[in-house]
Amino acid sequence: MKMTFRWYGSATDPIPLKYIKQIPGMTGLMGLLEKPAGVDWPEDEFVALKKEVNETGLEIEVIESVNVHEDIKMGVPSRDEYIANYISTIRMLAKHGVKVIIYNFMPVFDWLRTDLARVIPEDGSNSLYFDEKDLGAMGPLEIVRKTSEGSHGFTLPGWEPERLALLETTLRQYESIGPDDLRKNFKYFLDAVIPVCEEVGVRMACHPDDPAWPIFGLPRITHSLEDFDKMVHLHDSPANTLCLCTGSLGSNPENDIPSIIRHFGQMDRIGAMHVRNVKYLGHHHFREAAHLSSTGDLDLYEIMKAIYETVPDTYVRPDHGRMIWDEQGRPGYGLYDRALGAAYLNGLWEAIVKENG
Ligand code: DNO
Repeated sequence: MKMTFRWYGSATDPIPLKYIKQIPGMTGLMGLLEKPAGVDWPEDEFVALKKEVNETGLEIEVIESVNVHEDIKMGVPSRDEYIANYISTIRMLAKHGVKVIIYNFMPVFDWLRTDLARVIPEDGSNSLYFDEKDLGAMGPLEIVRKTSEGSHGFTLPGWEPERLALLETTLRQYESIGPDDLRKNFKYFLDAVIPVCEEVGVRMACHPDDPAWPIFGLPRITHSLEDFDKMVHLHDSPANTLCLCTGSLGSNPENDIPSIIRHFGQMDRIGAMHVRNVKYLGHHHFREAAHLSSTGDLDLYEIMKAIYETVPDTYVRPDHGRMIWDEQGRPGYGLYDRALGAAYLNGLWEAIVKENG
């Protein structure tokens, strides 16, 4: 298991790289360049990022995310140009040692919450929160406004302004696209990129829908074991994998996370893991919890055991943390609670390794 940390680059991430390096057991980053979906990433910028990261003693073998342009998801003719850019980015990243590229195939929205800083009454910390009842009352444009207001001026992953500017038009275009059409477009994309990944030694890792059900009537095709079974067979290759996010899939209590990990782990189709906990508050209603099992509804010990048993060499990152100790930062991506999460997951891991040693 390689413990990693998501970092947004020194221009916009208030967390210094050396703080990340100081978290015990931290091996590297799930890093990114903040680029709009569809562009060919400039090599010099990635080389500079890699140099900075390596000089701190960290690796950058996982990139999150190279976002998929909406035209690819909608299957319109301009997709070929964006796919060509994607392929060129894959080749460039592989040349500089990247092994896994995380992405998602969610129409319009990446992850979605109705509150980015809901106070947790028990201890006064706050975390990301979702209640479908609030969503119904707000509608897509309102939720976008609220999310950008709550982001404290940080760009949020998947909520890039240029993408959101087109929101109304995009939502209308999706009215005629159903889940099977979206899956067909997904296959077209995978058929183009996966052979390149095989050639250059990179694995694509698809992040699940978050939350794990359809929203605003948009088609969503990656939120259950069955969905991902279809997805891995769209283009059958060891390079076509999942980024198995316990919190996203786990937002639906019907998803049994340890058995989903074992299922895809045994097939060698897990490229990376996001590990976090969720507290259920009702139907389609949850908040993000600390990583410790007893603070939420997922069993993190079972999750780490499933990883140990089936994909012991995978990349893991402590996913979203709460905001604690008055930290101000990008919602979900502060330093303190994610560092506590990494320490806890490392502790579970050490115990599992020794139990099985
Ligand atoms: C949210 C993240 C997602 C994820 C992307 C991958 O905080 O987990 O934004 O990185 O969906 O493309």
